[in-house]
Amino acid sequence: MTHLPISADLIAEQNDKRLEAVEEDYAALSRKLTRNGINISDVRQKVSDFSVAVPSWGTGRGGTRFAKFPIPGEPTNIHEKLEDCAVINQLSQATPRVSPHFPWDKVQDYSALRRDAEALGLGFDAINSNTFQDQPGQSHSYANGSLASTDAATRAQAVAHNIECIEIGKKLGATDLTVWVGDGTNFPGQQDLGRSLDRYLDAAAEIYAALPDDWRMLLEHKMFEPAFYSSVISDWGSSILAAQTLGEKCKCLIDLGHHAPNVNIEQIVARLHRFDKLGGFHFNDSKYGDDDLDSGSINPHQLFLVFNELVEAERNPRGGFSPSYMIDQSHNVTDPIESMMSSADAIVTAYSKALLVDRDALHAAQETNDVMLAFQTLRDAYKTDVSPLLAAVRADKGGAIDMIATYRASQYRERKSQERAAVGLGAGIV
Ligand code: AOS
Ligand code: ZN
Ligand code: ZN
Repeated sequence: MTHLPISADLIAEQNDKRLEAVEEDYAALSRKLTRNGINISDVRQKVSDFSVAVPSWGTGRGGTRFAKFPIPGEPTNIHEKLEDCAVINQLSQATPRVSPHFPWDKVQDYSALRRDAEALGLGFDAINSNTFQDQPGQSHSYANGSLASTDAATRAQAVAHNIECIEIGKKLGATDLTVWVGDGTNFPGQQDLGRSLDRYLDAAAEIYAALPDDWRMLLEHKMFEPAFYSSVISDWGSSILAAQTLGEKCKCLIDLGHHAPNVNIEQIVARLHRFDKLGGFHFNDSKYGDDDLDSGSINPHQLFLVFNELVEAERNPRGGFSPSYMIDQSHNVTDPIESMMSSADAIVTAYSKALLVDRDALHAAQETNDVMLAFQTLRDAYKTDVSPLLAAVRADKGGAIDMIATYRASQYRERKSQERAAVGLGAGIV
């Protein structure tokens, strides 16, 4: 039986105050879409079916490598993290899965954890392994790399950890393993650029061999950090080559913050899809590098263009289309629950707008090289205010019309600050 953290009466009471305005705006949006030949109910169904996973580590204040400023009531263990994720899902109705990170998430009994999650209306998404830092008592250090380490015992340890993550994932009902490694170099000459990739591929093949038939291995590339001269899986080129080498069940995961400045990420999406290697996303936003800012806070138009490619890909699935969507952000100055609700809203907004693109008109303009008309077709969709549609979908499913106002009215964080132990200070890189 589900036991949700926010009172349904409070949500209903908050929604009552806003329902009339939403209905008025929804009716206007519906009329506008009808004029454009779009049936709002079709879009509504798709929006209602859409979801994005939240990261267990995103529920705490992330901090930078300089400092972390925890807030009272922050979660201190995986059970409390799940409870916070349940708040995000209850109010947004868009985030029913949690992506855990091991060994950060300390678990005694995985079956009990799965039951806990189910009682909170949650399931588990991709399992994230961690070979980018050392854990207390670990036999071999990752200081010089993990899967690409020059030391065979270190590589074996990193492989074993990833296989253990698959075993954990089976118990939690997950079917994806996301592998991001910090392996790389900080100095020219530090490692042989070819041989380090050989070592990575050999070690990754051992992990791949342990994947159950219905699992996928998602390779997350990142241009730099922690390695500042070269990263082993630095870009989508390295990622797709590795995924093609490893096999069918290996796909590429795009973290929006992991590219060189101004890279055309939507084109990468189209390329990966073209070769059936689009595995999933870590959504966030950035201004300078891997900033892990809230999704849609800097460049919502890019997010829309990414979703435009995704909607296009869904209509033209080629080898298949089932990318796993996840948020990966570091919340340094906000309440993480508020940030993730706002981010989920930005992501669903981008998706909804992409659904409104008149595809026939776009394709016709593309075929006839009517550049301005093609661009205006995207523009028209992007300019449409879909917020009444999203609010109606949320309210329909028991979520909040105004997520942040409702969350604040619930005083959830204040209550948790009484119940939960304070988390420690210090740097906390994520
Ligand atoms: C690191 O930059 C990546 O975004 C990874 O996804 C990482 O595992 C995650 O951010 C948690 O640290
Ligand atoms: Zn990421
Ligand atoms: Zn990152």
